Amino acid sequence: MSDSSQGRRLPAGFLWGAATSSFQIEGATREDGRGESIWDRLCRKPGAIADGTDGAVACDHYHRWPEDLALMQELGLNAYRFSVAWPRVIPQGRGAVNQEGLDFYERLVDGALARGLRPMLTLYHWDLPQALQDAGGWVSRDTVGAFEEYADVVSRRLGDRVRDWVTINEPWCVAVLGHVHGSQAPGLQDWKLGLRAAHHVLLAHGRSVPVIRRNSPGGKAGIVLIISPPVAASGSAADRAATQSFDGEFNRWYLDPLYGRGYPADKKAEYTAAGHAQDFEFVLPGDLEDIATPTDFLGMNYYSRTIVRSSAVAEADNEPRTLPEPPPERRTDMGWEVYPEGLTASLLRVHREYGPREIYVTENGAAYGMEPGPDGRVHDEPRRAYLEGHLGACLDAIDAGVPLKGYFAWSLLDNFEWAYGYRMRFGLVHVDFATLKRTVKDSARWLSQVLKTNWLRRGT
Ligand code: IFM
Repeated sequence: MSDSSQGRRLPAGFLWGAATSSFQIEGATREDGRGESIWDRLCRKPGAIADGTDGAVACDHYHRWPEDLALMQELGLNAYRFSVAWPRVIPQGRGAVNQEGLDFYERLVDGALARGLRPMLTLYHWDLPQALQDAGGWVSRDTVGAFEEYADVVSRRLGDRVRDWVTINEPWCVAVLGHVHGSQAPGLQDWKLGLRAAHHVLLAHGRSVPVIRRNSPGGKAGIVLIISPPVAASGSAADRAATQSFDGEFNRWYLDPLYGRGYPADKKAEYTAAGHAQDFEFVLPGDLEDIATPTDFLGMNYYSRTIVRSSAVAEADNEPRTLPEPPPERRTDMGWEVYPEGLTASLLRVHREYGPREIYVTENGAAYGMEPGPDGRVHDEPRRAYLEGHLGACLDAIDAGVPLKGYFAWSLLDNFEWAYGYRMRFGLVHVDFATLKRTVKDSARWLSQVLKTNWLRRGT
């Protein structure tokens, strides 16, 4: 896989997939016995979703999944990462199981396997049953037990067919966006709640790993973290301290306990000083051992690096920036910088410092809003270039010894991008939300060529 002007050969035995999540694509939120989720509830709050939309129809994947699986097969993918909606399976969060919900995921898994797509199943991608939220949600320790029961129900039913199991998607988003910033469900704004939620989410992960292993012999279990490498905007002491602090909040708060180091001492001290936690009394004996239950793989979601500028000192008192803000042409519609080198750096760092047995890039992609042109095609060259850069970054990491075993593009379809509604288009496949028509974008055609020729060429 050495660099050459001709391009680079792809690794053998690699998983090449697209990723989605239940609430973002399924729709059918009131069909076949599905219960209410915290996202159904948040969408009804005025102003919570930028375009005032919700997930009621989304991409209608609940009904159109055969077409969507066929699209992936035609593109030459060999894996599909999707999530199960907890309220579809256990509408009240605990107790009665909705067989129709389980039947849907069984059809989806069987359909994927029949089309040569290896299913990677995520148990929790943010759509908590509202009934559990009413009882405290992730702030309550009881939700940990409810998650274990839910993991048991799903893995009993699908454990003979699904090999790759993800417990939780992006605990930072669940804890901090959902309980501190309030931009995501359940829309709370209190660090004290966020730290408890983070702990319970991690504990739910650790406790469910043995459940999955019991029900899915030979299956593999892991968690998915969003990772962003921080870099200081200048060499000033203030910027360096802010960078360390960001890394602690975003990356190490999850990586450290998952890999047996407990919560990072610097951040514990910082949270305590800020009054966000008192003694971390919600961490009970045995919890850290459970959280550190060895896993088979780590999923890493990578979108961009984070350039950190301290807010603790006035701009005039700080050193001049050595790293300017990235210009608009290097940003996606989300405002995120296109920085593939950060993916290689993150993979190397996690491999070196934490040593997961295997790593998957479980999400990577870019929001660009191109629509079909007069020729009926979606000419999304920036997304193609983004993919090319990031696939190259994966190959660089493999060459450097990282046990990277697969790559999942985010996302298969344009979909409901949470608080942004349908304004942000991440799909390899364009969705017309009025007609639900799917159009394969040029970037997906390019990816398909890469996979079918097994060769990453530069440019189109
Ligand atoms: O759409 C989200 C996804 O649900 C989780 N990871 C980041 C994506 C883009 O924001």
